[in-house]
Amino acid sequence: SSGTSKVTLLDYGAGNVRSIRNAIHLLGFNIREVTSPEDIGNAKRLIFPGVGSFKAAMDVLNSKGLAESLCAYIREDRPFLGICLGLQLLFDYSEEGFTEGLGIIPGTVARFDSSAGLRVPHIGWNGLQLKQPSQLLEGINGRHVYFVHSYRGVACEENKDWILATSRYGDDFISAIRKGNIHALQFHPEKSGVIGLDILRRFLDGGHSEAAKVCSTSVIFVLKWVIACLDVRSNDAGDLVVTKGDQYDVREQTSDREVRNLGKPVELAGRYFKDGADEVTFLNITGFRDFPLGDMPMLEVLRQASEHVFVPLTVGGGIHDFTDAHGRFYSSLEVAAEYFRSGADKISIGSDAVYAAEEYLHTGVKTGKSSLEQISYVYGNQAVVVSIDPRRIYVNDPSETPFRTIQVSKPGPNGEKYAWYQCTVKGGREGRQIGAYELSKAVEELGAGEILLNCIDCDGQGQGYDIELVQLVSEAVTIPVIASSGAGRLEHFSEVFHKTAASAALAAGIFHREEISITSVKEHMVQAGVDTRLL
Ligand code: 1PR
Repeated sequence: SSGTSKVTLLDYGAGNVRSIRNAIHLLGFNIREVTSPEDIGNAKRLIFPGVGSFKAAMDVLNSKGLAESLCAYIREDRPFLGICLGLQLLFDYSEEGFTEGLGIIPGTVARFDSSAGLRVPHIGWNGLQLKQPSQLLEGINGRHVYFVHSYRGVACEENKDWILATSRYGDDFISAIRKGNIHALQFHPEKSGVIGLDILRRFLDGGHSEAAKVCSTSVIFVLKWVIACLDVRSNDAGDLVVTKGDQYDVREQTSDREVRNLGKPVELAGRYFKDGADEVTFLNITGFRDFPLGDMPMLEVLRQASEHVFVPLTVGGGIHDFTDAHGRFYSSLEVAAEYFRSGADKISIGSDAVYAAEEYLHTGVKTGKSSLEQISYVYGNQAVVVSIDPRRIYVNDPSETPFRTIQVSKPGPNGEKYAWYQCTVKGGREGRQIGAYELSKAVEELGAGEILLNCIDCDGQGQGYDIELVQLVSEAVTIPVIASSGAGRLEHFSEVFHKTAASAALAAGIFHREEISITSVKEHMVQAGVDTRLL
């Protein structure tokens, strides 16, 4: 409608910008799409979200003739907000794809150095150090915003007057830039909860709030984050419900053995967002048998959830190549693309990643054909989570198995002193000849950006995470590892962060049964000296 203000959105179609659209609508603005270079020239206020790879983005901008009009718009100092890759593309050059950028900001974009022990991608919540007063970032001091990137703008003498804020991850990197009306943010305001929505609001209404003071005491952390997980499946009546396994058995112990029903997916997701979840994960746990695109409700759940959940949404279950009853082939890339278009920021692959890792370990060759490789190539590895469903297999001696074992703190049922973790597929129904340690290393090489580490033995027991499993896997890879399965008490959250290098802790049952709130988990973590985001 003419009354509502408009903002122009440059969406070059590489990834999930649905959340930015939802945030702009929530803030009361309408969107004018960029379909031609003229649309940029006519824009009053332009938002440029960048998702995916640097090279792919530059190829699209150049092939559509948008790069030139975008540079002209920026050089005329007109209101501009770049997001994530939308900041990096302003630089002269990026090491990602060894590609020239738009050449607005002097200097280069380089990858984080994982050899220094950093988990790359930099995924999660971090603070900002303001380098100049800023209306746009008013109120940001001491607060945390959401990052998901493997590359970052490198500060140098020629670009220091562009730097609005830096963040610490290994060294200090550029997390926001500003010159006149030109702003860009490395983090995702549309995924940074209320503080992020406020930043977007200020850009949209022209930033009429007072400037934030530069404040040197603002704390900078790479935080540990807490994920609320919703296992979703259709119940016998065909409704999509949030359920929860007890060692992966989701049916009640009552006579009718009906599927445990803990609530409605969209409603619970909204409740967890308000309660401070740093991320919400939906797992379509029967995805391995019914095809997600056929199973439209899961996509609808995502569309609705992304309208009022402004932290990262991950969705898993059923992401693999598929041929339907009529012989129509759907590649896993198509399935993932549908999930991204419906509002997912990350997709999670379970069974298919086991098959891909088995083949890779067997042949030593990266075919590029696995869903894991295809999806991470197009969308970046930060968009791909591998979910592992391991179960403990006790052995008397490591020589009894070819897979990496741990020395158990509690002996097995027959006094065994060692164990390995057998990976399973089909929701724990089928054991495979590959260990969690070997799988994690293989999928990291195939392009996984995160490991969601479940544990069948601990699932739903409320006795705490399998600390030995989390230690084993988080030492095997340099990508973030999410501890999952078994949370039952507040102490389980501080324990897993004190004893392992997990980047995040995931829980399901205790949240669905309202035994523990996410807020109380985070307050406990802060009291226990574990840095996390507080609302
Ligand atoms: O194999 O790519 O179709 O993916 C299937 C996905 O669904 C995988 O992520 C797999 O972990 C999950 N899944 C399959 N079957 C089940 C089941 O429970 N029957 N969920 C299942 C496994 C996931 C979470 C979490 C913790 C939290 N559980 O619930 O792992 O167990 O539980 P808690 O805090 O209550 O202990 P594909």
